[in-house]
Amino acid sequence: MVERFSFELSAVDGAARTGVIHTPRGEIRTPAFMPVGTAGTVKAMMPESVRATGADILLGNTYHLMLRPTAERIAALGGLHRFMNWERPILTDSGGFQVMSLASLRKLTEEGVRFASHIDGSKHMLTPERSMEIQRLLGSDIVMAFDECPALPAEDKVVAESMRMSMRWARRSREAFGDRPGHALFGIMQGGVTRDLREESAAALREIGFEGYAIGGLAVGEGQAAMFGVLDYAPGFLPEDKPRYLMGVGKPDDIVGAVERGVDMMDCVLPSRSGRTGQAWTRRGSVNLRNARHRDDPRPLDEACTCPACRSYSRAYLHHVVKADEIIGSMLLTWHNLQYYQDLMAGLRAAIAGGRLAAFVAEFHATRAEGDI
Ligand code: PRF
Ligand code: ZN
Repeated sequence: MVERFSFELSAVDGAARTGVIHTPRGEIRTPAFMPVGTAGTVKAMMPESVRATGADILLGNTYHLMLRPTAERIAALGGLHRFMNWERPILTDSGGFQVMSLASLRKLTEEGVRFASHIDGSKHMLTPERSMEIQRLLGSDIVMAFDECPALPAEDKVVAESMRMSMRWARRSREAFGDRPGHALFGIMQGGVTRDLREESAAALREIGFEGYAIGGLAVGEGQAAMFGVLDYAPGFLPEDKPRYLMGVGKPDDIVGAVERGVDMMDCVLPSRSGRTGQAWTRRGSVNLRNARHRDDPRPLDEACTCPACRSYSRAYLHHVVKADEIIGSMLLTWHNLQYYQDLMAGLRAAIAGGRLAAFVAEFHATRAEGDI
């Protein structure tokens, strides 16, 4: 078992890369998709089932866990891995992004952000130092720096000032994180869709020095073309020998486009959340199982998929349990969606390793239809 955190690149194809992140809790094959386990669970899934889909790492959230059941309680119970029965790597987001989207009565200052809990209205303060403390109490393997992410579109001046504060917070995060062998701290680039700001942010982060670098502030209202526009240059501003993580992305075609542009890690609630609303992602496109046209259909959801939903059930059955709001509907569709995402990542990794990413991407687009199939 390695005791240190390290990133080993094994092949590149154009801007795309494949490799392995070594951690004391196991290897993360990249490009990696991280299922979201916000509140200490990937909703509707047992941890061993998440692992069976091929996931090497989960994402957890500082914001949710600090409010309930609290980081101190999780620490007293042996840390987040033991608490949720997932012994492999966990990355935790730092909380600021979730405060801005979920909490009320937010007050942002240089010190940090004061807010009222979306659960019971109780008052809390998150700062870079407190976020580092919470992520240490959780036992997170990959800790995210504390940042602020402005919603887009926003004026350049607003984005610039926010980014510069995030860079000051990144330095405070680095200092508060301290020396923790086997654990990694990732900085987060901000700067909206402005090239100069992205370059300035990347330079500030490189100067501080991190074990990995995230690209934040995208998929926040700018649209796919603008996001890809930023991804055409932003990964190139970051060190080649460190993992690059695109936060909160995305749909399957966003993931493919990001990997083509040099992203190594991603997370998104989409496969798990949409699984609970009856939406499935398949090799041929997205499928809404609530639609009545599935009610007499004996075929599997996705012929090529090996998940339990596709191996043992018909579209008619999945339609029935989704319509009837049966819990197994959420379980089966979440499993399927996570399986599909992990199969996509495995396909991307193999294509990069084989120097045939362009053909893989062409095939990906050719087999998929736009909209619901
Ligand atoms: N910062 C943090 N978490 C995030 C984001 C960010 O910019 C995003 C943006 N897509 C998702 N999650 N800390
Ligand atoms: Zn399936």
